Amino acid sequence: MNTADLFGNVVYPEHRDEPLCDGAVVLRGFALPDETMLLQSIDAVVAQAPFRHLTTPGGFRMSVGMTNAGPLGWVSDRHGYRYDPIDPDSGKPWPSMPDVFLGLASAAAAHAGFAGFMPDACLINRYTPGTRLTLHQDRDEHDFAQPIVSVSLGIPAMFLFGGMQRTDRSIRVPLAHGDVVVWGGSARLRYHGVLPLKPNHHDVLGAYRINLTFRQAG
Ligand code: MD3
Ligand code: FE
Repeated sequence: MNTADLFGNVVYPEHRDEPLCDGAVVLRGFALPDETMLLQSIDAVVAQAPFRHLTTPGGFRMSVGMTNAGPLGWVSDRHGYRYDPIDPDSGKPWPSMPDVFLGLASAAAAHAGFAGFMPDACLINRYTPGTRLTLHQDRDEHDFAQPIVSVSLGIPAMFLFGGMQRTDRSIRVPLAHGDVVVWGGSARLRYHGVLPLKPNHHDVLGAYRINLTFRQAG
């Protein structure tokens, strides 16, 4: 039998949960029932706050295109990394968090044992073939007890999941359209990254991968 999440979305029973380690679990296909609404909402956000390539504090242009939805947005420039309520390109607040984003993120977190997750930031990352994200930790949030939820859409990526030090060995986790990962507990501060995307095509997103990363940042 199907059940419904907090927002009344149907949650299908055929998801396979793949624990990666203590605190991290891959929910294969968890976002598929929301696919159409997610893609519509991403288009609406991007119309207000287009993807842009941020500069790292060291002066490098990030190959991932980024934008944000919600009260806080993650930004990087020559001064450092931070969460900011204002989009520096428009001078206006980031687009509000679409209901389907909030519903999916809180349902996924609850499914993984983090009931009550209320993200105030959704970073939207856009990858094309060749785009990569080097190993890093997510440390710009205030409360590391809060999990992070990530949603993969479009062409597949090979995700790298390392340890507590950059030099610890990593495992490779393939992430495909509709997969959701919840990272909490002792997984929350582990190094992670994305290998350069291979040329590929997705029926709906063409040559793009889009990743939504939900955080309680403030
Ligand atoms: C593991 N994004 O935006 S999401 C990021 O696919 C980021 O765009 C990647 O890493 C992407 O910071 C990966 C998966 C993810 C996010 C946060 C984590 C994995 C994590 C925090 C701790 C451990
Ligand atoms: Fe990250």
